[in-house]
Amino acid sequence: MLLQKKPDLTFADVTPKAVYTNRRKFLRDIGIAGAAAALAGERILSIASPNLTAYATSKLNFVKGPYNTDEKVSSIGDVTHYNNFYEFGTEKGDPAKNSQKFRTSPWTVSVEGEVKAPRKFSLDELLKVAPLEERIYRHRCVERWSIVVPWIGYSLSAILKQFEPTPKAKYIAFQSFYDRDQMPESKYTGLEYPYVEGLRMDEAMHPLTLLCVGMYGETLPNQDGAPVRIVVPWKYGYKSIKSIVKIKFQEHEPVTTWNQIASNEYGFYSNVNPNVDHPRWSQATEHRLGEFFTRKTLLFNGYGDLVSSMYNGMDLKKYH
Ligand SMILES: Nc1nc2c(c(=O)[nH]1)N[C@H]1C(S)=C(S)[C@@H](COP(=O)(O)O)O[C@H]1N2
Ligand SMILES: [Mo]
Repeated sequence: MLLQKKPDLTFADVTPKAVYTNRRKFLRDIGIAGAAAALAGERILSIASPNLTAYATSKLNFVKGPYNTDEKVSSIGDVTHYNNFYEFGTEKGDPAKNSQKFRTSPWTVSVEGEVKAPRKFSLDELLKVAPLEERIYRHRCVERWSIVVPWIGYSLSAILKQFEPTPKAKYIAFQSFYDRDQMPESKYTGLEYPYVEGLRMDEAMHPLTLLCVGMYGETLPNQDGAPVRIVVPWKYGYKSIKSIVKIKFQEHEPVTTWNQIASNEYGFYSNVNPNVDHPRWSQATEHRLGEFFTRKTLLFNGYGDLVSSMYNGMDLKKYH
């Protein structure tokens, strides 16, 4: 079932002023008629129809993994038609529409930086690093919508452990694929590409952190980050970077796309926290796609038992 209810926030609400201003400037530059149409579009909630696109995925073999929630899994229609993937546009229905021709094969992920022997993995090699597991996780966007997804992948630690890091390696930086020609809508989004994210080493090594290659029993649809993404279930969705091509061990805290555009609004840690409001909206509640009533947001998205010790002694308001 698709959305039964309007999401609480629109593009204009959630977008940092810098992004919004850039985009308006861009729209001005492309001319009055185009701009009017595009700006009008910002006020229209895009509720995509599930048969807009047919996406090509294939079956995966996997075992049942640990940490699965028994909450109701979200419908695949919602999870594949209500997305954030700004490379393909800012509206929630844009990634489903605009990513269908995205070429995800051949694909290489480079693991580099502060390691003894950097190396590249083809997708086939990546799939064989560890047995694929189904991990049913809650996933919560900073914009207050949430979903429950049966992801498929393995703990990122399985691959990181294959490397001998130098003593300088304190963080892991991630980078998404970027190609303007395949992602023309990215020009209107105000973000800088390639999209980048990062984790502290203990977070990257945490068994919940997933190197994800599929969902709902199959390979990832393009709009959800094919062919390989990261999933960090106790953090806001923007940490879960899609379509990755680079994993880098490094000494310094990685630059992250949303932090770069609005550091007061999007921190490096980005742990789901109902007690720390976004400067422009409360984070106390969320809208689970497919549900009518609002839910209370849980500290660390409900994964506190597993992750809170990593933040002992840290002021979570300061390190938001
Ligand atoms: N490369 C890239 N990764 C990204 C994004 C993006 O715009 N580009 N958006 C992030 C945000 S804000 C969210 S909420 C999640 C959404 O994942 P989903 O569409 O699979 O639910 O992807 C994250 N990963
Ligand atoms: Mo998000």
